[in-house]
Amino acid sequence: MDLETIKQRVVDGDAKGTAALAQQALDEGMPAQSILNDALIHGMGVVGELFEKNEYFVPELLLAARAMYAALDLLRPHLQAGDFEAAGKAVVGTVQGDLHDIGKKLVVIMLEGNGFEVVDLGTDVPPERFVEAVRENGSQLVGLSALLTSALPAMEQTVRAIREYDPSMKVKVIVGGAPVTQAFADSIGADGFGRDASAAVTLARRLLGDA
Ligand code: B1M
Repeated sequence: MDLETIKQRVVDGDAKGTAALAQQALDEGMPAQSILNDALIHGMGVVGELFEKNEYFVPELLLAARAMYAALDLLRPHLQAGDFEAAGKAVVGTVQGDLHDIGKKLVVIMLEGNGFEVVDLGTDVPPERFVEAVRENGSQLVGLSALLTSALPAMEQTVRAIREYDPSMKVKVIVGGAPVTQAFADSIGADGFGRDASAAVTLARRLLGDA
């Protein structure tokens, strides 16, 4: 299976076609991680470029997201295969004002696949909801995602709210998403920045191991 063909199905917003080809690639023995990184994520990148050039609009973004989800559902068990020790309890969400779900969902899938118990709060999550979820679930880790530059202040407010709830900083906070940088993460007092979902997992394990 040619990964370019799968990528093009995502760009076309063809959910059925994307899922069918992803399944075919899995059946042919293609690693799920390659399908994810080299076809699906690349495809969303192309969609973003077309959107910037005003060749795609919000409906096309939504169709592409639907195609990505269709394939992710198939890949999920393969991305999570493995026998891991319980690693900790995490709360993950996209910060207030931001509706982007896919990158955050990938982080959830990868954390779960690495032994974390994850509460996924979804998108557009206010700071106080993160704090409430940490309290309710006794979580040691919070993962914050943002895709919009305009949502970065909400990320900062969320870190502040978590620190106010837990001044001893036992609850570790990791942040990520396209507009987030290591420098930004440092400036808002996050414990770490994950460039992608795998990096977020490595970081989470390290931070909780150190805790
Ligand atoms: Co929108 N959108 N969008 N969008 N969208 C972007 C983000 C944008 C870059 C497109 C562009 O202009 N090129 C741009 C943001 C510009 C900016 O602020 N810098 C943008 C815009 C402007 C908008 C709207 C304002 C458009 C409008 O309405 N005029 C609007 C905002 C709505 C809102 O949130 N309030 C909007 C809406 C949408 C849809 C809802 C239609 C849809 C999302 C559907 C969904 O999620 N269910 C959508 C989409 C699909 C995109 C693009 C095309 C794709 C995003 C995506 O899913 N990527 C995106 C362009 C792009 O990214 N190139 C774009 C694939 C995903 C796997 O990658 O989410 O980056 P990503 O996650 C990565 C890493 O970032 C990281 O790991 C993942 C990979 O492993 N990561 C973490 C993410 N979170 C992490 C957390 C971590 C660690 C790592 O630790 C906790």
